[in-house]
Amino acid sequence: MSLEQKRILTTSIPGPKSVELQKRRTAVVSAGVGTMLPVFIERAHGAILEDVDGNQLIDMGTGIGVVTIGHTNPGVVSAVQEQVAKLTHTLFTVAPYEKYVRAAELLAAHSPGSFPKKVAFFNSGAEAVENAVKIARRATGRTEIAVFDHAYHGRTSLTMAMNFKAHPYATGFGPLPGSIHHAPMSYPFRDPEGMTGEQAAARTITYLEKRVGASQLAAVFIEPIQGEAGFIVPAPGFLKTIDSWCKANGIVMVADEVQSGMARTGKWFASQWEDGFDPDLVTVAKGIAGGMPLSGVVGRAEIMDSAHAGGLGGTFGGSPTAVAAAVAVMEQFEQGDWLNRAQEIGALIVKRLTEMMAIYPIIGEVRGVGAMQAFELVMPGTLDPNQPATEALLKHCHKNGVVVLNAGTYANVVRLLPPLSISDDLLHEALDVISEGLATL
Ligand code: PLZ
Repeated sequence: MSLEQKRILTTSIPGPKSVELQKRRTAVVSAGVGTMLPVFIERAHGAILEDVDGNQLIDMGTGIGVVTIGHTNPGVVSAVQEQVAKLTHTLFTVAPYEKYVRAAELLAAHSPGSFPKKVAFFNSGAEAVENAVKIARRATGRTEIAVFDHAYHGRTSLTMAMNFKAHPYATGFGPLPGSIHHAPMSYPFRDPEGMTGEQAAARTITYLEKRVGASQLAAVFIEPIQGEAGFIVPAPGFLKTIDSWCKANGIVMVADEVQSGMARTGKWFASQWEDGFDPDLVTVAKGIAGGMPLSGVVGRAEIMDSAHAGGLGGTFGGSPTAVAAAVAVMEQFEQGDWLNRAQEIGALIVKRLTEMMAIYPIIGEVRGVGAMQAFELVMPGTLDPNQPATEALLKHCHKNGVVVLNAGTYANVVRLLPPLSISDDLLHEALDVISEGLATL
């Protein structure tokens, strides 16, 4: 399929067909399932979404970092088409198939760490995180789990307790499971000025030692770049210092790379940007399968093997079409220029946003790595979050055919997760719309 890589607005946003669909949707879809965009999408290719009224929008969100190599990437489409006509389901734990093994080989080969690794596949990011909790508890014989302030790990009963924000993720959905401990994160923009990664790690470690006790902890879960939090990049040295402390105390270090992984930052995994950070387990999802639902846990063979036979599984985990798509995605990462492209995109975005920051003092910080960039909006000259301006800017972008996402504990961060197949021209156009939006604030 192809679609001209151009922003085209044929109606106002939302157009009449989207408005009609919105009525049908409200009548039958649970109010608990919110939506950001007021339009319904008919098809997509590359960096362009086409809605039911024929509007073409630039997608700077990729469904929260999922279609990393572009919508309807031809290699992924043909891999899925071929697979769907051949075999769609056996359940790997009933009767296995080769593509699951091939996807596991590719993931094990490119995930952080040079030690022997093993893999298990699931459906969603939250399910991968839950399984990593199970595996870490089984491997250590311990119960307690540490997570970080501002973190996001999912919407299931266990993972909603691992999120920092109670609202909207857990409001009224309790009781929440226990044995989850929230520890201070390194958040350079809001930490005391000049605080190093090592100092922030010392603060975290003291907190966990006093509050939980190192000997009680099965695992520490960290997003090496926090996603929903608004792309908080911890100060250099933070990850590695926490990791060394985990290693010295027999605690499993889990990197949740559901959002930051799979070539998004210009390396296969964001963890690989910090020397000396060697997570034992990594959770993946989103970008691994080009839009097909797939997640996984990959990591040290002896930890992954500590789960007894039959202890891990699920009907649809690693289904044939999903792993076929994952193989197509990962083979493209191996052969193509996607990692470099992620860095080029990052450099272009940073340059443009930094220019905007010089003009518009409501931009407090521009941050991120590779094609995972965000900016935080504040009341000029302060650290006070500027949530109304963020909302207004998002609305402006959506009305003008550019899909950007919000984020942040204080809902004051705009994040950009463009497909790596986007052209420089289209990227500039999207950034122009952001810049015009900032000018109207
Ligand atoms: N871990 C680091 O970013 C998903 C949530 C979208 P699932 N983030 C997007 C929403 O509002 O539901 C995420 C993540 C990190 C885990 C998850 C959970 O992944 O595939 O959504 O379950």
